Amino acid sequence: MKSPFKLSAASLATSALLALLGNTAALAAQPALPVITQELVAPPQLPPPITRNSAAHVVVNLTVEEVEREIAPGTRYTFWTFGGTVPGKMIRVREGDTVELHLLNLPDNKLPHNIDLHAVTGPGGGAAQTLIAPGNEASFTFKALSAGLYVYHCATAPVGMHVANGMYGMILVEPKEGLPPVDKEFYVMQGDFYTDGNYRAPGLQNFDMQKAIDEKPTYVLFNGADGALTGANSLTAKANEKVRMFFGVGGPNITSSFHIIGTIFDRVYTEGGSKVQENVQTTMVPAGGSAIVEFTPRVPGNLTLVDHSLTRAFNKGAIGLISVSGPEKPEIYGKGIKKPLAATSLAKAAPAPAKAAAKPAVAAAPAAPAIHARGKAVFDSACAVCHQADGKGVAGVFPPLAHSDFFQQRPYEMAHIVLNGRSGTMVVNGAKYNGVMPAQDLNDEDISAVINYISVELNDGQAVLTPEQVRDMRKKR
Ligand code: HEC
Ligand SMILES: [Cu+2]
Repeated sequence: MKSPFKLSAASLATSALLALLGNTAALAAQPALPVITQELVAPPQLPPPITRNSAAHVVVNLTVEEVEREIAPGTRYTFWTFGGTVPGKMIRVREGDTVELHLLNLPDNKLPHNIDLHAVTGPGGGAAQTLIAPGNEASFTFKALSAGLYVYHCATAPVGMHVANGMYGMILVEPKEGLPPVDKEFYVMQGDFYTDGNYRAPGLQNFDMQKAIDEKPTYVLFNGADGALTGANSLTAKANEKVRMFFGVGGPNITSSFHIIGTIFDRVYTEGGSKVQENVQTTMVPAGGSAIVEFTPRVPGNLTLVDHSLTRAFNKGAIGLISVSGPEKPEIYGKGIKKPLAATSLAKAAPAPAKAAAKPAVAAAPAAPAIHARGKAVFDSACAVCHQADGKGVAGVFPPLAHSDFFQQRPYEMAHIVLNGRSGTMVVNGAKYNGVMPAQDLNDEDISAVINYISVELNDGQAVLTPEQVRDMRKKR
């Protein structure tokens, strides 16, 4: 009597044989495709556009690497990665290509991993074929049937944890005719991270499963680190360059209201598909989904990438910069004029200066409170949103301007920060900050007034700066 086990084993063997025969027949019928090995590069870079106009057999070698590195300055985390980076290195093929994907799980890794590519047509997207323990290599092939921008990710249990540790990336399947040419391409992915310590708590942090289940991320990040796209890592572009960004959300949980402050997307391939929407401000990108956005910066300055669910941007790290160079274009973006209301009403309500006008020495006196009022008005309207109305800042996020040792060391030079903005690390009163202060669009009088106000009122100092000095600093920029 045959046991059910033997029966199923026999049928398995038969189907395997049939599959093998089928494969061989299919291979024999097709002319051999040219074999190309994909060159992988670290994000925010990606492989160049495809120039060939026929199908190829593309070999992709992805290595799973478990690496400990900074998630924020001074904060470390053990990431699980495809190719050593978060997001994993981007794969770029052409519609109709056959992809031969090799996954290598390094012997030093601690866990089994695999890959599920959303570009695959077939159950599991490659997960079963590629599930391997450390010290093994797996491979499988699939045909890229549909053009689009697709997420890939690890699908090993607990899947949410593998993805939360950084195991996602994207594969672009270019349409047969290619994408229209642009001047610059970038690759950015958002992901949510769950650490047992608070945002920017120092030292090595552990993964917190309960926070992940509750969907309460400690960090929401672009390209896997707080500051991956700010300071020295900011992206760059020139005015009038056409920029295309391949944007995806690895998740595991949080969707993105993806927005770039200071530009409008000319075109968005919504959800990474084939249809284009035009003139979009913010595009919704689901977890495990993508969008291709195209825009053309027109004026110099910083564009700011955010998840427009804004506390994620300003309190959890989902912020990046594109520094745009080029000539000012006031007809497109004017400098603007700001006048403190307080000073105007002060002038109206004060008949005294008019009477005293004959005596210049006395006439000069009311100027001081007017300038003081102007400095306060600028502070309240331009600085208080971040540095707070009392100037005490927000711990770990916005440094204090009141009683700031950083300010007091060189109050005069603070005008540079206001003029040009600042990002990267700084230490204020012994506490570390690593934020992005956008350049402030203020005129010379306002900058001198606000710096003097901060110096006198918030730091027990003196007036340090005239509008003329600000003008000279602006020229030296
Ligand atoms: C959008 C938020 C934001 C606004 C608005 C803003 N700042 Fe800042 N500012 C920051 C951040 C963040 C830093 C820290 C930057 C870093 O880490 O490199 C900073 C740093 C500074 C510093 C140096 C550190 C210190 O505490 O002494 C000065 C001075 C400063 N800002 C002045 C100003 C003034 C003056 C204004 C208003 C005209 C202003 N900022 C508006 C966010 C902001
Ligand atoms: Cu994994």
